[in-house]
Formats: sequence, C-alpha cells, structure tokens
Amino acid sequence: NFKAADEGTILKKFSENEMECFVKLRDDALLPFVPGYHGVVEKDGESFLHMTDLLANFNHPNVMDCKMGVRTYLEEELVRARERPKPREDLYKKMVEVDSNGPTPQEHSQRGVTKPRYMQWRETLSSTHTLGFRIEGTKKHDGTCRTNFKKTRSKQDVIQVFKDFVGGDANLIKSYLNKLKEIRQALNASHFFRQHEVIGSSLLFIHDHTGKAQVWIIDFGKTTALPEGQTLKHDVPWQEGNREDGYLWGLENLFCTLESASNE
Ligand code: 4IP
Ligand code: ADP
Ligand code: MN
Repeated sequence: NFKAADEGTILKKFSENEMECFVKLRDDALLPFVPGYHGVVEKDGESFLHMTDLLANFNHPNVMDCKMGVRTYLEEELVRARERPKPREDLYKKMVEVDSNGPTPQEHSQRGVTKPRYMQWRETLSSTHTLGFRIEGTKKHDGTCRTNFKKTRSKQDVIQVFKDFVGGDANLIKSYLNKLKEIRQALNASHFFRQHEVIGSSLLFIHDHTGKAQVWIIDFGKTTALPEGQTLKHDVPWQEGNREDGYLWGLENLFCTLESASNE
C-alpha cells in the first residue's frame, strides 16, 4: 500500500475519500497533527497520495499504531451485508486462525463470514468495544514488528504493551500524555472533526532514544462527511443510524490508560 518517495516523503495508495479529507484538513485545527499532504502522484500507472514521512525526523524510531473508536466499519457496510450478505473466505480464515471456535456452525459450513461480522468479532475480542481504541501493531527500533494484538483487550494488557513499547521510560509516557492533551484540544476546536464520522483512523505514536515523542492522526480512508448541518458528539454510544464513532470516548480511555501506566 505504500511506496518510498523523495527524501522525507512517502506514497500511499490513492483513495478518493482520503484525498478529500486531506484537502479539507488544509484549513482545519487538526492540520498540525496530520501528515503533510503534497498532492496526488502517478507512478508505474498507479495513483498515490504524496505525504510527509512521519518517521523522517527520528533515528531508529519506535512506532505504535492505535486504531481509534468503538466501531471500525461503516454503517453502509452493515446495511449491505444485511440486504445482500456476501460471506468471505479470507475473513473466515483470518477468524479461524485466531479462534477455531469463532465462526458459528453456519459460518463453518459455508466457510465464510461477512465483513461486518468479522469486524465486530475483532472489536469484541480486542479493546475496541470496552475502551474505544485498540493496539494494531508496534515496530521497535531494532526492527522487530508485532501485530499479534488481536486479543489485547483489558486495560492491564494495554498498559503492559505500552510499558514494553517505551522500555519502561515513564518520561516517554508523560510526553505522550502531553501530546494527547494537545490532540484533544485540537479535536475540540476542529470543524472537520465535528462534521465527520471518523472510522478506522489511527493515532501513530513515535519516539526514539533521545526522548523525542510525537503522536499523529493518520488514515482517513474511511472518514466520512456527514450530511450538511449534521454533527457528531464522538463521546456517546453508537446506535445504528446515529453514526457515532466513540472517538473522544476512546481518547479519554487511552489517556487514563497511559496515566495508569505512568503511575505503575
Ligand atoms: C482488516 O482486518 C482491517 O480491519 C482493515 O482495516 C480492513 O480494511 C480490512 O477489510 C480488514 O480485513 P484485519 O486487521 O483483522 O486484517 P485497516 O486497513 O484500517 O487496517 P478497510 O478496507 O475496511 O479499511 P477488507 O474489506 O479490506 O478486507
Ligand atoms: P491503511 O489504510 O492501509 O491502514 P494507514 O494510513 O493506516 O494505512 O498506514 C498503515 C501504517 O503505515 C501505519 O500504521 C504507519 O505505521 C505507516 N504510516 C502511515 N502513514 C505514514 C506516514 N505519513 N509516515 C510514516 N508512516 C506512516
Ligand atoms: Mn489503518
């Protein structure tokens, strides 16, 4: 999905929706917290979004991707699956790999699960439903990657992953907490945030051995504008039809979780 580009920049596979978000973010309070956007680029017959490489100012960075919100799929995907269910074998296989008892007897016999069914299963297995965010993956300075967080659900489990991620450095946790405060302020001031359903977006945590730490808002592939005049609160429960994403509730829980980690 990504390609290297000129010094300090990267290319991400083009998405119309994500491009529109980057354009709207150009004059929004969130601009300082999203990757710099440098337009659309064609390469080898494919289109890409050209953006700043957030890792460029670090040496041997440690990176963590936290997917925000209580819901990770669009309401329209739910409607589609209900009207015209399309069981997918790839998602069935991913489910069985984690838990052979995950699929229902019917799903086993058809060797397929629908996309929202798979996404909901992922949400309840991880901390998405209980905390409003989940850890997707980490990459440490030594190159080791971890993506086996599908069952990381309890607050205590999340605390442990964060403590390991910062190598037990409480100052790094404090720096991250300050960054999250800045992001919360920017979200509260953002018109873009009020007017969009933010689904599948992540906070990208980056630090290195110098103690430098940053948090970025990334991935607007499924961030969708609401109808004119409509806004979201982002901190109330989702019920089908209200399009709420639980982003601010998740941010609050993430903040409390990091505070607990820094006090341990
Ligand atoms: C993936 O599940 C992620 O949720 C993807 O989201 C999602 O892509 C995939 O849906 C889904 O299979 P795992 O993480 O368990 O592998 P992201 O790209 O944000 O990680 P979408 O297109 O929903 O963003 P499909 O339909 O692409 O398979
Ligand atoms: P996808 O839509 O495929 O999920 P994301 O935008 O979430 O793509 O990016 C996937 C991963 O790529 C992130 O977890 C992060 O590690 C890396 N990444 C994304 N954007 C950037 C960026 N601007 N600079 C550096 N790394 C990035
Ligand atoms: Mn993503």
